[in-house]
Amino acid sequence: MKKTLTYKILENHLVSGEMTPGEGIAIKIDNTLTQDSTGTMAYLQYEAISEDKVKTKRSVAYIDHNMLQTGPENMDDHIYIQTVTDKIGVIYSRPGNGICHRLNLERFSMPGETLLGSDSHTPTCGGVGMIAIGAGGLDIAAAMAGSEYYLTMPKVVGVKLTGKLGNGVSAKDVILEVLRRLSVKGGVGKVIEYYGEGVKSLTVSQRGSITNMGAELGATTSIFPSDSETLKFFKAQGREDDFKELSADEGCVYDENLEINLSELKPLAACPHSPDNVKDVKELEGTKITQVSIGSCTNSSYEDLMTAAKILKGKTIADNVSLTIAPGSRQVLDMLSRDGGLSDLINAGARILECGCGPCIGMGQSPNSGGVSLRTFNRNFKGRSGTVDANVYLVSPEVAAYSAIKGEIADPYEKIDFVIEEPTEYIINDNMFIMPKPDKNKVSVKGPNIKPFPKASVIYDNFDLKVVTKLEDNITTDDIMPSNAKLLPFRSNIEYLSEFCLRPVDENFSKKAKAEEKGSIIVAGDNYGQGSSREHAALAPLYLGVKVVITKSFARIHKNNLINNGIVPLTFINEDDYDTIDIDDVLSAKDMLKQLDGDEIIIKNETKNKEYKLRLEVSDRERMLLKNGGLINYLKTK
Ligand code: MIC
Ligand code: SF4
Repeated sequence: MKKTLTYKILENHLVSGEMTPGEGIAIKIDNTLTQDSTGTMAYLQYEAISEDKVKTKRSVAYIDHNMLQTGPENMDDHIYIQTVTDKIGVIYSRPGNGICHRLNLERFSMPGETLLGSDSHTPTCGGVGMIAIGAGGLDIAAAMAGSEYYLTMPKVVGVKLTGKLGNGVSAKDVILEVLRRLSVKGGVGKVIEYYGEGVKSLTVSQRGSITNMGAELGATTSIFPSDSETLKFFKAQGREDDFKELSADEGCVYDENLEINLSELKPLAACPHSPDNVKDVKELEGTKITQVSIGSCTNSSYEDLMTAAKILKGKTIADNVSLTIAPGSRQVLDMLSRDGGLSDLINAGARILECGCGPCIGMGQSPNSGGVSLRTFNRNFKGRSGTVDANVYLVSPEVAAYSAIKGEIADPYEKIDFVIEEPTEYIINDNMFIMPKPDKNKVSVKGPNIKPFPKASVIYDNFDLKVVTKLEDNITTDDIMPSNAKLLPFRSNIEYLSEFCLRPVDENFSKKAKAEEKGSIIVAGDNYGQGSSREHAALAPLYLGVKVVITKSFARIHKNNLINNGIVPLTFINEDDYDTIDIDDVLSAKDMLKQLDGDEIIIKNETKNKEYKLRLEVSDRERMLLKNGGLINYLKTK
């Protein structure tokens, strides 16, 4: 049988299950990564399930999200993560070293291996031929403790690339084109695998930008082959020995197919407020802007920032624009400085931020009220920038830099007459990675802000619970558990965070849910929980007593997070039933523990005197987690 690259790597790591799309499989995890906004919780969970050293080949803890220190909370979390990782044998990447995905690609990516990360953009490392998957912190904790990772065997979408990117067109435009065609839920249950002649013309950094933003498709992951370009990258990173050539078998059959001719692409932009609301930049030309932000795990490589620097060289940004630059890693910043790019940026009027997520996660640099911000990031959900009525457009560094000079959205197509080559030698300095020096007696220091996480939910056998909120399609984890400079420092304090749960879409949700002492139910439309991997979007509802979530469909990571915490995720078999439920309706169920063994659950709407057949689409193991009150309880009894 001729195999896809995805199939080969999954097969090499298969622990159990049948490799047919839609079936549950378990795979061995070689590497993990955490970042600080999900990491504090993940290590608290690790400590709840294991006292031993991690069992993975390589695990790294990055500090890149919560770096504004306007109170003690963030640094408390950093110190806790530093001490606990030292104890359990995890590499610690200090604040300022850079964004987890860019750094992991540069220093720790391994072709052919698996990576599980507590961040939805973990697929960035798919750029070198890894199976790199984003998951909730608890899944990462379990993987570090030696558990296999359970997932649904994905379909593999083959994206054939032909041609070569034109002048002013970038890797960002490739993934925006895929998003335009497939939408934010088009990748659910799928791996996006790139192949074809066009692949050769893309550098590893560009490939990383494409696999990174595959997260916005809802895909399990995205992957590129590991070829001569990959070898070049590994050599330049001083890691030639880590290189391994990998590709799909010639003539293998993909479950679905897509073809993109790179030569035909034009600069694109994702318009407010969704990454799949994609239009040609040409159509948007002339739109006045107030802010341009370059950086994030999608577009902060050496090539990205040098391209912006070269466009801005000798120019001054428009009077009406504030331009910020956040390099992806210290390595990139150092090289930008060596090669003169930093000076070009500073002289053009750019504000240089530290190497980290920064404005991408709302940690500063919120646009003005009603402002128009052009960002090279990957998400533009309403309010994510920290300004509720701002309009955020997602674009390439080329469009961003070119527009910063003009003061309005401007199309760089065929106006840029240079290409920044990938460096043949990166500046390598790993002194901001602290290698673990395990000392058995070392106690982890926990800051006063760190509160115990809530106990998982155990479903009642018989219940009658109120529907406390009814939501639309495409509710994001940013809606469920908002993240901004004020809330991020409390990622280890669910009690406090829960007050803000669902506030952007239902102001009083928290109060209403708390008032229901027995627990409550959330009803929502399609693609509920899209966006990030943050399990806080499950932990906050859990804390508020939510027992069941009924939707038209779920985003993958969020559904797993609900199950890990014992909240039952159900979908409508007849979608019209959604219209018959109202807020405050009482839904009841009998013999739930028995019902959890089947694929169909009967729930009655007592208020409307109507019966619903709902689907429980989970694996046998997940049924067990739901019956036993979540993953931590299950691992403890194992
Ligand atoms: C994000 O981009 O939303 C984040 C912050 O990186 C999240 C993780 C988190 O919420 O901490 C992600 O994408 O998983
Ligand atoms: Fe950080 Fe933004 Fe990337 Fe999330 S999407 S990891 S916040 S840079």
